[in-house]
Amino acid sequence: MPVPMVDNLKIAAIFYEIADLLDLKGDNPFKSRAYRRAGEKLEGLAEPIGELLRQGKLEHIEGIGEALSKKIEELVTTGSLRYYENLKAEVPAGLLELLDIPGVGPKTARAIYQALGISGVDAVEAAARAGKIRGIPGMGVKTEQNILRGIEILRSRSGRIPLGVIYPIAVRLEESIKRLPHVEDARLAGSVRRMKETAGDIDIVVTGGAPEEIISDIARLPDVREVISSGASRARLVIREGIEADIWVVRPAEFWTALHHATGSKEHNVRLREIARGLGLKLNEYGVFAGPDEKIPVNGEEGIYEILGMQYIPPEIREDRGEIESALAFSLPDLIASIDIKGDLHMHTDWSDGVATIEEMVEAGRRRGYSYIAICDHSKSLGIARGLKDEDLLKQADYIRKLNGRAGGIRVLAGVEVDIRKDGTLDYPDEILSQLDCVVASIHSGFRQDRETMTSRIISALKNPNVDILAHPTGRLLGRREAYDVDMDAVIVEAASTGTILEINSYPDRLDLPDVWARRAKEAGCKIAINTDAHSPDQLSHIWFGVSVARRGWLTRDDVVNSWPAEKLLDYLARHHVE
Ligand code: DGT
Ligand code: CA
Ligand code: CA
Ligand code: ZN
Repeated sequence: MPVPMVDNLKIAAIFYEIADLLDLKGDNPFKSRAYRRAGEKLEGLAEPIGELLRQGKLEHIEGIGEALSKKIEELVTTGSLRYYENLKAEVPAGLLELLDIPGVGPKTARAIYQALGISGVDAVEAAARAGKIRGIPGMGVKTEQNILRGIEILRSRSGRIPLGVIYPIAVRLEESIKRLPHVEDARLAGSVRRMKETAGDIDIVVTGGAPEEIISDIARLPDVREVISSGASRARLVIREGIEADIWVVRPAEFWTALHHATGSKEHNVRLREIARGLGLKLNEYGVFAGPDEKIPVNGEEGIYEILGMQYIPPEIREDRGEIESALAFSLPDLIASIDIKGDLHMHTDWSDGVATIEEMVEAGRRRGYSYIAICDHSKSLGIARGLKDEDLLKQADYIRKLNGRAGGIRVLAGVEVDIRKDGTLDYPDEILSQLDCVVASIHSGFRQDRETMTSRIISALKNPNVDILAHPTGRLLGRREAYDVDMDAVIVEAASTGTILEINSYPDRLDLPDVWARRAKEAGCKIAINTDAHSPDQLSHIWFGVSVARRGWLTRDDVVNSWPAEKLLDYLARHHVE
């Protein structure tokens, strides 16, 4: 199957590696920069490199030129590149590996190697733990700690894919399978259906006609890059983005139990099977059985839970974290759903770093059927995000209030996303904040403060009666940045006592609060706002990811302030404002 773009990306990846190798060697930085720039160029090309080569166009592309074009030609025609192989032989393999550690660049890696003669992640970790890094010229205890932290992040990454990335891809595959001629039904399963924040792979359960035919049709879909294995009823594929997918093809009579099995979690399944056994039944992917030949018909996944004498459990909470006990007692919470959301309390406009005008954001909110939205642009110390000066913020609030007179049907709250400075003070004085309808506070700098400093920094913001919402409370960026080192339990206790709302930020990279913390917060009595932090009108649709986190955190309408009617919400927001 022709997959033209892969070649471009592969060659770009080799160029990036060459640049790294040159830096590790301590070669002329201009050289590595040229390779990096060429790598970026190659990534962005719309046409296959082979094609451009044939037409003689490649060397005329800015940033590539004759020399690099020759190297590309060697790669394309022979499948390897001598220059690259020689470089790899010159640089110890363990050195290149060090660059995978977040925060470690070629300079640091080289300095460690020169000073201690070691390479490889394990050796560097051991050296850091033994306090040997801090003695290297130009490094200190801080560098040593950052390296250890980086290694921790590297180990926790383990190739899992953020929900925001994998979900649309999984749905696209599900839809294309559904369209196949012999397929009656196809549904997402696994961690993606449970809306877990990251997933290892895509699982899809399919039913219809002959399984062999269905599997061979699926293998020929344009999305499928490779078939790793395929049997009578299972296939494991690699799809275009390099993500793996498990396809479970079953008979129509087994569809619901197979879907339930493949949805998991494994822990949930194991517990349900025990419960079935306790009732003298057998539950597996093929059905529910009262005896060897006695299959009990099930209608929908609901039917399975019904046979087991329990309430239906939505996929998002099938984690064996108490849902089974609650379902047996018929006391599951009525989970919040997207249709319950009545507004969004954190979004940006072109007054700071958003791309749309206030009016455009209002219009987008109206189209979603919202009763209210809050405009919360960045505060002044956030220069890169064009944060608002005191007088501009007040001007904006004034503008919003005038707009409200003619907004019709939707309430626009004048708000701000105020930076919590490194010392715990806020980026605007109280007399300004107290004039706003909705103050969101958050951290955008000094992420690496120690636990005690970070915790008291956040707590001082919570204590300010003008602060309504703490935004993206842990600061983590999925797959890119760990949460701040902060005592979240202490933050939750303080938020519960001050009545400060904690945010579930729906931005796909954030999903912050994470589900487990959202549930802890609810149990401690905190209120939650599910916000998008949208920087453009279309990003308001991210709300859906935040709702999934909330569902995984067992939240109900009562817990989520932006599912409340406008009057109740405004009342709550006003209560802790200084008059
Ligand atoms: P992932 O892919 O790591 O994000 O997580 P899952 O939950 O999607 O796990 P995966 O893809 O390995 O398997 C899909 C489902 O298959 C899983 O949620 C439950 C079921 N399953 C897998 N292994 C077992 C098992 O050993 N016992 C039981 N009862 N179910 C299993
Ligand atoms: Ca999976
Ligand atoms: Ca799987
Ligand atoms: Zn924001």
